[in-house]
Amino acid sequence: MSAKILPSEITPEEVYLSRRRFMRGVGALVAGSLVVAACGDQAPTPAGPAATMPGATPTVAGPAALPPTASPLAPMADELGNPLTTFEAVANYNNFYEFTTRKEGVASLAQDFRTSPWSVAVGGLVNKPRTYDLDDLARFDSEERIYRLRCVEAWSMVIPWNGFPLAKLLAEVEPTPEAKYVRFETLYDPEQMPGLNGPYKWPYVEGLRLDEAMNDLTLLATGLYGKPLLPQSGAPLRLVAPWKYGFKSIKSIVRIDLVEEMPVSLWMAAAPNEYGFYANVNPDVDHPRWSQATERIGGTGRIKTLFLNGYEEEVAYLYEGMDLKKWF
Ligand SMILES: Nc1nc2c(c(=O)[nH]1)N[C@H]1C(S)=C(S)[C@@H](COP(=O)(O)O)O[C@H]1N2
Ligand SMILES: [Mo]
Repeated sequence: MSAKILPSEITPEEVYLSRRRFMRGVGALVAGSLVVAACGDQAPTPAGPAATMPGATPTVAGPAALPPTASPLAPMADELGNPLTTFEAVANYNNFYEFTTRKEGVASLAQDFRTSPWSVAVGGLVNKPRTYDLDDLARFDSEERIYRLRCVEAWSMVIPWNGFPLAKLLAEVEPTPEAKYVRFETLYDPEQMPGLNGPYKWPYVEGLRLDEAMNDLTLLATGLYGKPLLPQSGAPLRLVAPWKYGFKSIKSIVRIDLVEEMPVSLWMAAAPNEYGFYANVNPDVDHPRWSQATERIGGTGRIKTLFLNGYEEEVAYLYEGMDLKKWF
């Protein structure tokens, strides 16, 4: 009989289970090693106080607060060693302008948002247009992906998403040869969304080039931290394109169209001198009103921003020959 203490005996069950789940996503790189911040001036965080965004409720026993001696399991971090941002912070510090421009106010204003029934119409330049309901979406095998989410406002989070590659959905509808871009649209419902006013041209629209959309990193997320998405995170279905500024990751999608012309996003229409179509994370291209060289991560430390948000290996081929200083 082994005298060893099982991790499950000293770790709250829920935390333990989620550690097991996300290890698969973290991969061998950090397995068994301490989390050490990979870049910038962020202090090494072997045990790390729970990362908490400003205004979010601090957690008592968030996963990131586990001592390194708790188990031989991998620390909960991305592949660069940045600790996961706590669920509480992810759920209480949001950008979702359809509800409010106050990041700490989205969660409560969106709490009764109806995310079921829901349908997503996929059409445009495709051979097999189709409307997906929630059961249809649930047929796609769910994967776990730990991604950095880098807002153009220079804050970021590390989020364990659940979802499936957009490429799998696109393969089902069969884009025609004329299709060059994918256009996404968020629900527009003034009865449920108190923020639908201001200088913006609703609904929220975003777009990707078709080859960007087909890249394996591009996720349609249905959950995070192993739970279904909450309304404030873009339930029931949101895009995640982690090498681009966060505003590209459109929430609560109701339409996906394959189109020939580059879509005009809400942000391009609102401030064309500040927001472009590509919006690739680039520390060398400052926002007209602030630097993009660094970012505040998880509400704690400040780190250097990485070109293509650290996903250069996966996506740099998409931009060969393009002037990325121009295509902010
Ligand atoms: N429909 C819609 N999608 C949206 C936004 C929004 O206001 N409306 N905000 C974007 C911005 S600016 C960011 S940084 C991310 C924030 O995602 P999070 O709240 O899940 O962190 O959502 C993006 N998706
Ligand atoms: Mo953002």
